[in-house]
Amino acid sequence: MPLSAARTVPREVRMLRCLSAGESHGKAIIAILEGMPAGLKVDGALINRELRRRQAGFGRGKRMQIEKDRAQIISGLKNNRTLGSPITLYIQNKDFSIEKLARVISPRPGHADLAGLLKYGLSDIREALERASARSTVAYVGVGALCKILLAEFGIRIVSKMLSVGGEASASGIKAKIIEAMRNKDTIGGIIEITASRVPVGLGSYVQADRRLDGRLAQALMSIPGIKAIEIGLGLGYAVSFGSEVHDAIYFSKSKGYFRSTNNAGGIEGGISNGQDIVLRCCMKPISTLMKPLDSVNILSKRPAKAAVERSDVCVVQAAGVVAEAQTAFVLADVFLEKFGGDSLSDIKKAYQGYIKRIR
Ligand code: EPS
Repeated sequence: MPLSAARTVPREVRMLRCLSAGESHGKAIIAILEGMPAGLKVDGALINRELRRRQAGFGRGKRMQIEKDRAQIISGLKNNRTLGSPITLYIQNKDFSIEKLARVISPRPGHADLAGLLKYGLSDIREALERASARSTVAYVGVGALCKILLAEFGIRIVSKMLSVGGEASASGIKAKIIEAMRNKDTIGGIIEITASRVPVGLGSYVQADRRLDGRLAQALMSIPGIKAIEIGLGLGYAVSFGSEVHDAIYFSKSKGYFRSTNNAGGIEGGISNGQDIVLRCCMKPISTLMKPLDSVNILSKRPAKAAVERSDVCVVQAAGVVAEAQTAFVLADVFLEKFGGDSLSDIKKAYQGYIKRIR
């Protein structure tokens, strides 16, 4: 039996597949999205607007003054409509300097530097950090924008907000915390909340672990660089509550159909969307490049050294919200296509309308 047939974990079959490529200071970041239906009108300005949102936020570093991220769509579209073929996004790096950058020899605690160096047998940490860099999230955001355009055809909207930075929740408190981090040559993380509204009941499934919507969202959000924890709905709050206090009671009225007056489940029960808003929270750690570096080791001499210092950001919590929206959009578009799938938007609309009529 060939090894591949002996896999115990099923090979994932998804409606949407995405690959990205590119180093932080290489020529460009590229994304290929396969599985989008034909017939979807794509406004390139919407993609670029999302890329711009990702670049914004108080606490971003000097790189964002160099880059003017814009996506060139180099396949999959004709006259601004999807063809059903793979869509390729090409986002040029203005700071294309990979060949000139100095070797890095003291790994930063918290970054992929040391683990990447050892795993790939490298002699220069730069060869690990270039791909580990959160610059790659520009690809997620471009792909997420395409997914948002598809979901918007069905009224689904995904937004995010910054709930706190360094434990501060007010706008002035957040700004003060970031200024404090800047002054101290430090960095700071925080919490973002993502809400997806008008998601129909029935996306994802309990029938197999890898079909559970909560599991799939958590995987996608956890894969954003710097994210260390995810909550769905009440999240950690469930651990300190009685069941009677937290489960969302069910009601029915002729005008509304089934409804709830609370949403502690965050829109997901049994791994399936339940028709309420999907509410997700992500905790982001402080950026690991510190201008006042932590203790590390010189990988050549193995002697104590301060960690490498590179141009970086002080706080990227707001940008992480945009990336998290994109990742949420990718997963929701994927499960949406699983439920209503079809090769063209008009087929999907028919399936969607038939389903909505049945469950009404
Ligand atoms: C990023 C670009 C990078 C970093 C950041 C994200 O630019 P540079 O390294 O050239 O300053 O600002 O990367 C990280 C936070 C990281 O940990 O690698 C971007 O485009 O978002």
